[in-house]
Amino acid sequence: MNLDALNKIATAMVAPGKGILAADESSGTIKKRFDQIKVDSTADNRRDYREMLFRTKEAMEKCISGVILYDETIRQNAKDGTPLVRLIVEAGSIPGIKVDAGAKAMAAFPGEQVTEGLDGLRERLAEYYKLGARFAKWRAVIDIGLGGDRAIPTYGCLRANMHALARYAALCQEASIVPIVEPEVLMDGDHDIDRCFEVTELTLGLLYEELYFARVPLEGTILKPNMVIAGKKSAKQASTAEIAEKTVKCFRRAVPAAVPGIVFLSGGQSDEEATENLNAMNAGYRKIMPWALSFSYGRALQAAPLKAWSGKAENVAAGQRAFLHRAKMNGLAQLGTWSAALEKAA
Ligand code: 5MM
Repeated sequence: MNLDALNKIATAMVAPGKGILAADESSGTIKKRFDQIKVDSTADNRRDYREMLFRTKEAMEKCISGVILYDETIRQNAKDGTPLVRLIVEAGSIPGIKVDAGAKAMAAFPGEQVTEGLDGLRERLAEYYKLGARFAKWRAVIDIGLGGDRAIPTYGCLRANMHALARYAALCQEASIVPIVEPEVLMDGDHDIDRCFEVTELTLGLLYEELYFARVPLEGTILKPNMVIAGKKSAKQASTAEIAEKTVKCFRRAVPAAVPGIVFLSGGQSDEEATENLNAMNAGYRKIMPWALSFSYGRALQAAPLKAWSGKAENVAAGQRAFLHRAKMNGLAQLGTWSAALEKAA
């Protein structure tokens, strides 16, 4: 393993004013997204949609440091035969790949899930490297609530998921691929922000313990977490200022300074909320954060362009305008210079 090379890629993934486009929706998830705009989820439609995003030159060159792809997409060509991976590289962005096989019901742990995909991963990573991937992503899903009559998450579920993330990360580094480790504490429940803080801190504590014992040098990794935020169904929603303060506090406690960058998932926040919260952290706390803080949004970058496109070739320019706007707003949030006025000015 060449740690300097891994660190160089990880640092480029969190370059100032840039962040990651999560376009790694699995077949089931992209179908749900297409259903919302009444478009059939065919291989050609999925290609056309993603090609539209990757050909948004200004967004890709100025604001998107890397793109997380799905297995189908990393092998796909644009309509004119150019590999989609080449479009990303030519824009100066880095191709990445989702390598987990999804979160599955965990035996003996009602209501909890464990992410699978370690079998054959060494071989798959070698192939993905040849196809151009320079970073990878594995997502663990942690739910807050009740599993049967027990409070979840349980220690057993957290331990199993963090162990799998560490095993995945070690295999990535062996293959010269930077692992994005994504332990997502879901915001689906009715819990308040303090419960999210508690679960996120515990999750990250166990994650970094597992990474240590798996001999994963953190300089060659990126963390993709949730923000510390109240559950969507909570009656007690937190303000942007409280989300920023508690997220930074939690991460300062739990994430070692050797990690080059933290890229948030949006997790169901609205586009603007995800931008505003990231901006508040970078504007208010830059000086006390040892790592770069950026975005790796799926829904919060794609909801607007997906709707503007709606599967019609004549809407490609509108889709690209919508994508450019969100990419720019999040690029500004990475710098801590976003404002509501700039948001509306578009
Ligand atoms: C883009 O969605 C990703 C893939 O999800 P599935 O495997 O369920 O299709 C997802 O992992 C994503 O990368 C992260 O959750 C961040 O996306 P959001 O929409 O939360 O920003």
